[in-house]
Amino acid sequence: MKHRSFIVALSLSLVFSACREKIPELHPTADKPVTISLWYDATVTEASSPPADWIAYKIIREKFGINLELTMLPVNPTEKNIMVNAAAEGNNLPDMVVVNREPLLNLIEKDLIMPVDDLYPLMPRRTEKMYNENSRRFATVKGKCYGFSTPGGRIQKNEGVLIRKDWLDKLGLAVPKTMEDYLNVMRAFTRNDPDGNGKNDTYGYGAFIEINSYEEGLGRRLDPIFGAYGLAGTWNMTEKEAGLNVRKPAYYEALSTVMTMQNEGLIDPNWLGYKKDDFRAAWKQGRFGIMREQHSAYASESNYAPFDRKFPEGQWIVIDPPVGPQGKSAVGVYTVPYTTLVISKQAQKEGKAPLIAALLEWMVSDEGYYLFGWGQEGVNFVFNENHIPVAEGIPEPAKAFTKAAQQPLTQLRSMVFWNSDIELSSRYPTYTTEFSHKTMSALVTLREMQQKAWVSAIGSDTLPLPATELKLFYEQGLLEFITGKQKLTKESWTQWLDEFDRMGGKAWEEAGIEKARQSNYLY
Ligand SMILES: [Ca+2]
Repeated sequence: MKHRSFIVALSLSLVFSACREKIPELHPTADKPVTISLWYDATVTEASSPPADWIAYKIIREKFGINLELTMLPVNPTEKNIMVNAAAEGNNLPDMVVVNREPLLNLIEKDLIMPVDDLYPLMPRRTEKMYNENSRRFATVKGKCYGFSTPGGRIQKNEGVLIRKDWLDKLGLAVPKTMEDYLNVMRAFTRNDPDGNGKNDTYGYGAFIEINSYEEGLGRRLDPIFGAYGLAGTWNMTEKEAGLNVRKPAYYEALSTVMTMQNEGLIDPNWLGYKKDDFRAAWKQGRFGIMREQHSAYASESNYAPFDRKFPEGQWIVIDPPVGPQGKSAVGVYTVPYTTLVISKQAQKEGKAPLIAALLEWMVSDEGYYLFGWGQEGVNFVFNENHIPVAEGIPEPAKAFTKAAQQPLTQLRSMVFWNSDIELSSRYPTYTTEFSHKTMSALVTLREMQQKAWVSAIGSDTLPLPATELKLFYEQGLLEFITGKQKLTKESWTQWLDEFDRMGGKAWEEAGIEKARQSNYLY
């Protein structure tokens, strides 16, 4: 009997250790706390970490029995990566650390951080506010998600297609939907004196060449046109069609549409010479009626004021980008500069994972959110009538969260911020325009723009760049077609693409796809 139970116990323990090491269940208290270490991205690296008497330390200890130990990460990404990779090498990672892409992949490969899929459901409020499919995909390798990714302070999808509503009304036109509708409205805006001044001085579309590595060719201001053909941005980042958009068959069609705009004089001809400021001055002078513009450059008080003065009856509205022949449509592409909060395997083994999840969830509760974002209510901030934290009206003005001396108190803001209306409304306040007395807000405009169709190109800004000569050939080649130096026909386009490939275009595409695949960016 004794013998038998020994065998059972032995085989059970074998099964157990084969499956997993036993993870202890922790029940720490304020008197017997567990230390949890966090290397974090500071809000202001010139300021110090929170002081030893920071109220959040006390709350966290009393509520969770956690002794939170903070270390500020360097602001320089290279230094930061070195610090994290060195800790990985020496096997002394903190319990939690915020990492960039490269160390993230390194830590996953070395099996030093835990998959966190099971932790998301433990933090429902945080998950709903701060994470989405993109962010989870960013940290997912071979079906497992290894961290909590957030875009920091950067705002995505912050541009949109705007149209002069007063011009549409004047000419009795509906809001355009298809690419054909758009071209017809552009024709009317160019030819039918939409501003009613009796002069032939307006154009349908306004733009300038604004290029970067992930918005090559004619750049982002023309992307609503290319988006109608499924070709916004430099790269297609889908698993199925990964590659350079310029090498896709539909590119010829998209470019032909731009040629129509150019040849019929529907686009402000100065677009090829405009810089950003010229473009912005031009829409404020009423030169064109459709454009892609950034929410704040359009709608913030000081940016809108010159237009308001000149055209008190004028009105722009945000509309859907044109829908192309295959039903495609996009304002453009967006990337997200994610950083990822990861939890070490060691912390998991010590049983800290559920505690960490509870702590992270608390951080976005009303108590944690305002404390991390603005400090203590009634000390560092008060709520205004819209429940927005403000500094005006606190008892001791020197303690305002806006003062440099108080910056250590909000160093962990990035642990809780998610570009909510509360965070952005002080940056983009609602105001009344001086001349037309319209109520405007760059935040309302932003939210409208974010609702429109966009294409994810996350990671495309990290892909290999074309060689200088190839880049020049690419950009100038398109301009030669646009300006009529080279006539755009099926034949001339095919020839140009052949030359593009011969100069390294195809090799560039292959290198890009390879890198995107290795980095797990394709979707
Ligand atoms: Ca006119």
